[in-house]
Amino acid sequence: MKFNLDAIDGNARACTIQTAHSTIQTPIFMPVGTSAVVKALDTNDMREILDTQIILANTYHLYLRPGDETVNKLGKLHGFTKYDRSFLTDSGGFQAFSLSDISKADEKGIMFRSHIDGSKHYFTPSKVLDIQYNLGSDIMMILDDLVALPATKERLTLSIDRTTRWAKESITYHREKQSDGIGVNQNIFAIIQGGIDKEFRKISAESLCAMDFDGFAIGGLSVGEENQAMYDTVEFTTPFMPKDKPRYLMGVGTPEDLVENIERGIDMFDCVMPTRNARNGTLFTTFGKINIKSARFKLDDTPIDPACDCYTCKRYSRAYLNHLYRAKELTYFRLASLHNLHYYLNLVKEAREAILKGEFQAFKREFYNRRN
Ligand code: PRF
Ligand code: ZN
Repeated sequence: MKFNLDAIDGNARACTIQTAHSTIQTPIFMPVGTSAVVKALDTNDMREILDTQIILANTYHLYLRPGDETVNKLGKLHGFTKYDRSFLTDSGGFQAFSLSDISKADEKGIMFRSHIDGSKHYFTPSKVLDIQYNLGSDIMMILDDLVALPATKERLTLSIDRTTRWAKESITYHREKQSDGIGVNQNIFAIIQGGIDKEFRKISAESLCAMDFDGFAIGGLSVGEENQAMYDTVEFTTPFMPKDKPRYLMGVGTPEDLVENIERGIDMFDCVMPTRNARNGTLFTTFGKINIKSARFKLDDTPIDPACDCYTCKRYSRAYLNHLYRAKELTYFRLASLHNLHYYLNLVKEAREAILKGEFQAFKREFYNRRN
């Protein structure tokens, strides 16, 4: 993958990442397409309506269903979904940790039970890469060891040691595979852990960033800690990350979280928030969130956000969406998801334009001023 640092404004960065399938301009938000689909939308919506350059999918889900061998036979993720731009796949560690009733990490990997049929499976660093070779994602995440916060110092030490050991195993395995012609166009990112402890974050960042990964993620945040603790941890961690490689904050966050963490030097984000909130009636606007099911929208003939030029806002009213939501019409999910994703994608696009002009602080002030 080719990486270019286009501009820096304070610690905020605008970069260009070129994968085998698309050109990604950062800061970027990656819509979550867990099972190789962004819920309620299709590939044409993503490509032609939202113009997304990269989607996130999950190793855990695709391995369990329909199976990575099946996806491989059908032309890997790009052939199977007909989305011809980039995919990033998470490694499965986090999903095994958060979705499975039982998951247990040991020195070699993670044992878990499928949330679909209760069957038992074991993920190791090389196993999750093999799955991701079958999926053909442009960016593969390595297996990491997660801990629920708050955690003891002993558990955090074990987590970062294990994550570092698994990272060594992963990068060695991947470079070997590449020399055999497997995963040649696939990039590999490591994941920094360490909770909200500065000493642990430093150790984890320094040991991982010394290895030859294509990019680095900050994991283990947005798992119940205070917002400010997340911001402080990111601010403390980014100086240990290389300037000439992408930085990805996993599973974050609200619009405010994006703005705050872009300011602290993050390039890439993913989160279920825009799509999940859309489905339960919470819509994002430049002046804050609204709940479309509210009775006050019943006769409101204006769009969700008059400042929005998304597919939905250009055509339909709050009253119509309020009706579709209450009638449980399936079209509601698509129209609401298109709007919320457009809001997120537009937010990071405006942040990028501000960084390129050296006006990020003014952008941030304006972002907060418009909300009340
Ligand atoms: N590790 C992995 N995936 C993740 C996370 C992590 O720490 C998070 C944490 N917010 C979201 N997704 N592998
Ligand atoms: Zn809109």
